[in-house]
Amino acid sequence: MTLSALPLGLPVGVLPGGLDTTTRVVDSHTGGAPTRVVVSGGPALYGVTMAQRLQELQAHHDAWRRALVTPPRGHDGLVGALLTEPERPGSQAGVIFFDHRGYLGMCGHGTIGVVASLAHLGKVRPGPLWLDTPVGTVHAEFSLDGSVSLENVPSFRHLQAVAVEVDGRTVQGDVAWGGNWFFICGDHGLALKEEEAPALVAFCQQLREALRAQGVTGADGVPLEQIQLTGPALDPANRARNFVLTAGASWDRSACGTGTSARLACLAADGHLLSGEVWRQESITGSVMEAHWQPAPQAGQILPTLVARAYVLMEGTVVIQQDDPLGWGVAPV
Ligand code: PYC
Repeated sequence: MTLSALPLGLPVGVLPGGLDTTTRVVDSHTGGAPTRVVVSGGPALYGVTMAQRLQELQAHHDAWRRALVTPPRGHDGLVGALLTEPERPGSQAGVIFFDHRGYLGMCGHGTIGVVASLAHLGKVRPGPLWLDTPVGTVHAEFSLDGSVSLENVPSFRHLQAVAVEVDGRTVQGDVAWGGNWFFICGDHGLALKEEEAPALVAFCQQLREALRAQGVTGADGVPLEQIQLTGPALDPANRARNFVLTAGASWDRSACGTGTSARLACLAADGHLLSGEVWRQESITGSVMEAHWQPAPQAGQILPTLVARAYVLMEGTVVIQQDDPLGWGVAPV
């Protein structure tokens, strides 16, 4: 796969004729989880590393993020993706993910959406592609059947069997990294069914608060925003089902690429999933991500691979009318 047709030799937003303020997007969904990829326009970012560019976007262009993904143009389940120059010489592009509340280090369903959207535009062909993110470089492969295989960043379990008091009882879970930090809990006692989503959101929010109150965090004290509840699959073809609370009160319609990576790291650490063994992760909506892992160069870490398909939904041009009081979106609730 090549990105030769992408204007990646120029800062995003600047075209030969001058500043292009027109933001064009392609919307897709991966197992029900939506991604909005900015394929032209958007803020020019001059930081050298992806982490610096993320800080720049956050510090100087947060209004642009809000305009793109918060209501009324967006909604709380939507993940936006801004393409940048690559950071590393061997990569084809950089990508920064964001949502209605802020920014993500990495997004599995979003990366699959980015690759499928670029393929839809004829900017990638079947073959390998390296994308730099603020938390590391990922390797994607677009296949002729439309599926995308994504080798995610090294993933690992940070804390095991942490006991948390929530809703008058004690539950246990692991803290793991898969490109974002997750608290992964299996003994929640709740039914992982889509119609139970309001109860699942409420429980996960309580759990998130309890983790905060008890000082349970990711490495370096990073607060745990993402909560993953696990349970048995409903479809016998799959290995497990999950419900993933992401930013605020929003939840992932897909099996969550970074969440599945974090889960694989725990399964591998417990000896419950061997290297190369296929894990079919069912989401709360029944959509599936297939996954497997191989050992990472660093001891105790794995390299997860996720395979799924994203479908393009629409292409559009962002319009912000000067007299629209909500043209720049709304502040997060
Ligand atoms: O697929 O990694 C993912 C993801 C993160 C937040 C929403 N989806």
